[in-house]
Amino acid sequence: MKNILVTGGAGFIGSAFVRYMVEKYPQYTIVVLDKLTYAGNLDNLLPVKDKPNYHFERGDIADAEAVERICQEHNIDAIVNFAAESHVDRSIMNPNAFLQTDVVGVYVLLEACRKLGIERFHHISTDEVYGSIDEGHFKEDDPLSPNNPYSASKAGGELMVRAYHVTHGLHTTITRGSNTFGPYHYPEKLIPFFVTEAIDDRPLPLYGDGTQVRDWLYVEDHCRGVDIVLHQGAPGEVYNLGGENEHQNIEITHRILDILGKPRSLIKHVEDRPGHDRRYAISNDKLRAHFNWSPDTPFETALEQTVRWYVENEWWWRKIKSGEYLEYYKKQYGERLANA
Ligand code: NAD
Ligand code: TDX
Repeated sequence: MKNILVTGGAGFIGSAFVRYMVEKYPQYTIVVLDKLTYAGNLDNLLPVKDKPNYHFERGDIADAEAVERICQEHNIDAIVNFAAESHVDRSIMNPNAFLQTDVVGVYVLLEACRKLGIERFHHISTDEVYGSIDEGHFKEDDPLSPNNPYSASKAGGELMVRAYHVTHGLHTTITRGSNTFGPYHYPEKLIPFFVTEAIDDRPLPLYGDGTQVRDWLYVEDHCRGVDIVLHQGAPGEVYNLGGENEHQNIEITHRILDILGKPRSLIKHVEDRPGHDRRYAISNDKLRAHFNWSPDTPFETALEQTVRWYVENEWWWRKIKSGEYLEYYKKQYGERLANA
């Protein structure tokens, strides 16, 4: 591998992966392909913008002509696909873009690999494809049972990856990561949304009773797991990347408020998310056994560092919270908060 195309590299996890790879592998060229949707942000890539082994291309992964041209121009020999519509609540409001990017986009990238003979395709998936689990942990060969339009689209994309491996012999791998958090996380997702709202003493709309459980993985651990699988994963295999760090949403909210020294009265219990999965939990046994990967960032430290990052980087998130963001906020939370 020499020239790696990172799609969705201007988003939260994709940009963390690009910053990590550009530093760690100066011998590789990292080319980002990103559509710069509402979630894509070139500010996330400022730390690498002048590095000689980094290039940026704006484009849509569902645009076959653009994908093939960019792959040929940069002589791409591996694709790592982070590009996706990624927010469950938006998929409930309007699933169209989810099907377009998370299913059709994946197919277009796979076709480019097949046609151009690109050696490696690594696909970023999510623990949400398994659905909810009350007890125990999902393993890689458990059935997929997605419950919302986002996770159903992600499952569709994954199945296309599997089909291209089996049918066309592409060297594909998939990682299913659990809820990831850290700096540069778009402030619509639970942690960055609640941190930035709490800084401004605004209400925190907690869905339902707040006892749903998510398994939190620090973004640097997620990137390290992807790096290992990209380099050592076996063709056609799927690997979980779990955080081994389960917390109820209410507990996360309390921790954020405590770190910021804000009162619990900011919490507003609002109407639940339709189809809200109760608990996500995945087993890391496979990746630990094969490659000795496990998440190693202590949660308390990582959450504190993350909250501090938002406190110190208002320049990054204040400009996001305008325009389209405010329209989305009104649609998603206006009535919920009024009725709370
Ligand atoms: P994000 O929404 O922050 O970033 C997505 C990026 O993809 C943006 O830069 C956006 O501009 C780009 N993009 C969207 N549609 C595109 C298209 N058609 N063509 C090219 N670029 C496009 O998402 P994220 O949280 O960084 O998630 C990255 C990946 O990781 C996604 O595939 C997501 O499903 C997966 N994932 C996320 C989490 C999490 O907790 N955030 C957990 C597990 C897996
Ligand atoms: O305002 C909110 N109130 C609230 O109670 C928001 C935005 C969320 N929540 C709850 C819903 C979930 O139980 O917090 C939990 C986390 O919600 P999100 O941050 O929206 O994440 P989730 O739905 O769990 O999905 C995330 O993890 C898997 C990512 O957004 C996906 O991209 C990833 O695949």
